[in-house]
Order: sequence, then structure tokens, then C-alpha cells
Amino acid sequence: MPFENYSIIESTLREGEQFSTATFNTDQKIEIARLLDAFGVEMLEMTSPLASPQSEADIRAIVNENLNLKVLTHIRCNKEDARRALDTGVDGVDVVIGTSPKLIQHSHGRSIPEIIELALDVVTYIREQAPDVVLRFSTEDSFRSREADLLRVYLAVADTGLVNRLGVADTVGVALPSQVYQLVSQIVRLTHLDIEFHGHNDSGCAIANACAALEAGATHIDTTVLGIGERNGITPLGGLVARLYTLDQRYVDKYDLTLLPELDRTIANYCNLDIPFNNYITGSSAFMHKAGIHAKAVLADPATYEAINPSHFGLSREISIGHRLTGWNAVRNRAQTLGLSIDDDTLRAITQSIKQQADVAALSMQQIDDMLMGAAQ
Ligand code: HCA
Ligand code: CU
Repeated sequence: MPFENYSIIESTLREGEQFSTATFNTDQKIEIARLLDAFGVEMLEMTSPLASPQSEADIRAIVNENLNLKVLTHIRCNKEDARRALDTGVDGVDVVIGTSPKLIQHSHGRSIPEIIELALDVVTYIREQAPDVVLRFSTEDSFRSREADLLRVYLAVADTGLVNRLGVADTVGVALPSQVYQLVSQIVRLTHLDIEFHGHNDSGCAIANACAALEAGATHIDTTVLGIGERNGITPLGGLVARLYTLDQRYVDKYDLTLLPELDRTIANYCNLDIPFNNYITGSSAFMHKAGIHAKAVLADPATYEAINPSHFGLSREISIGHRLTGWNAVRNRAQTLGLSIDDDTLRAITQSIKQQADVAALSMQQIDDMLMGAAQ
């Protein structure tokens, strides 16, 4: 099964650092890395050591933490970057080069044969210098590259037998799940190497595309906490977890799910963001039930309207009562929670009164509790 054997490459400290309001200091990076390690992600990708002196020092600081996860750094496809990356002592190096006509023209100016020559030179160099390092080669903007170009590049690199993983990147967030499935399947068939998928969310398919990649046989998915990254970011860690959990909880058993809220809060805090109300699992309304019919069924069996059990993430569900859509089952449940004994006729009358008042303005839980306590006396 494709979902039973995958790893997360957590890129909050690389792609995430490219988000508009993200600049993590060393202590923050260490805290994020420790939390992700405790959560259980398999790999942590960090910004290139060439980005800045502090970036290089921070890679060394995280390597020194001796975490369970593997520490990777992300570099352009050239030997000097590779030398600097290996010098930090990381477990793995993620090499990337653009293959789309736009990137060929505006980023590095190399033709496809030149890209292949350079890629072979760089992966050979890295393997000579570091026989045990986990080596990944990725094409940037894979989905706007010519398919023939992509396959030439991937096959040339795969044929060296020197890389562990090939990366597919939806750099501008345009791929459809069917396209991701098709491309990843093709590379799996042709190379038998591990495949990583990195998907941006510009058009809202980042989670679906990550899932399609896994269905096609990808072994690694890039995520960031809250999905932060260039523009509006990439596949969010929590969103991927929600997607896989709802297929089968066992697919995410290996992670400490109760740490997800803390991870989301930590990154939101460091980036001066609010967690979006509709965020997967940790959004303020993710486990909020409102309409009377929903509340009644959820009180009988939460799974009626919940695909995700909040308690698995250390969270709890909420039943919203003080609005015109409320029902008397929710009101009765609130009275029971408060330990009040009120007969059904009175509870129904209170429900009608809540509806009438809420036609003007929603009531707070305190107002409802006051009504219930008044009726119980
Ligand atoms: C970048 C682009 C990248 C790389 C992804 C990868 C993308 O370097 O910022 O290395 O697989 O989205 O293509 O993030
Ligand atoms: Cu990216």
C-alpha cells in the first residue's frame, strides 16, 4: 500500500523560511526542530548554508542536537554549494535545478544537455566526497517543463546509481492531481528510486497533489507547518495528516498527533499570524458543531459528523448553542453538563426563547447558562 510506507520531509526551516513573515532565530529553529522531531517527522530540510552566515551556523546547531530525524540542506546544483553543504555535517543534501523553459531562460541559462552534464558532475562530486550522505536530485518547475526534457534529466541522473531520491516540484502550484499521479507513476516505473513530491498551493491542490503522488508510489512528501512558504506556501503538515488520517488512522499512527496544535501555534506565533479559522484540525471552527440537527447527532455519536476525532490531537469538540439554528438536545446537554435538572417542557421553552433572542443577536454561553440556572431554581 502506498500510504503505509512514506516519510515526511519537513521544510518549515527551508521553504517555510521563504514565507513573507518568517525569519527564525537560532533558538526558534532549535525549538521547531525539537518539536518536529518529537512529532516524529523523518526528515528536516534547512536553508542552504550559502544563504547567510547565520543560516550556515544554524544548520550546524541543528546537526549538533543529535535528533532522530535526518537533517538535510537544500542547495543549487553546483559543486561549491555541495562542498559547503557537506561541510556542515548534514545527513542529506537536496539538489535542485530548474528545467522549465522559463527557468532555463530567466534563472540559469543552461540548455537541457548542459543541465544533464552539470547534474552528473555535481552528484558524482557529492558521492565521492560523502558516500553515505542521502542524496536527492530534483527538477524545479517540473510541471511546466517539457516531459521529454524531464525524463531525459531524471534518467541520466538515475542511471548514475548515485542518488537516493528524485524530486518532483510543482513550483508554481498549477498541477492537477491527475497530472501528479501520471508523472510520478512514470518516474517510479522508469527508475525504481525513491520519489519526493513538493507542491505549492497557489490553486488549492497542494494536499490533493501530495496524496496523488503517494498513490502513484512517491515515498516522500514535503510539508511545512501551517503550509508556509513562498507566496501562499506548500502542502501543510496538518493538512497532509488530516488527509491521510481520514483514509486510515494507521497511516499517521507513527506521529505524535497531540503535538500538532503546539506546532501550529508556535509557527503562527513566530510568523505573527493567526491560525486560519478553517485550518485543518487546529482551526478554531474545526470541531465546532452548530445546527440543532448536527448537535443532536454529534451528542449521540460524534462520528456522525466528525471524520476526525479531536481527542486524537489533544483537542475537544464544541457545540455552539446560542444561535437561531439551535435545538433542544443541545440545550438539554448543556443543562446536564452544568449538573442541572430541568424538565423537558421547560428545556423546550428555553430553546424557543434562545431562538427568539438569537434572531436579534447571538447569545453567549454565559447568557445561556444564566437562563438554565434561573430555570433550575
Ligand atoms: C526553491 C524552489 C522549490 C524547490 C523544491 C525542491 C520549488 O528553491 O525555492 O527542491 O524540490 O518549489 O520548486 O521550493
Ligand atoms: Cu517550493
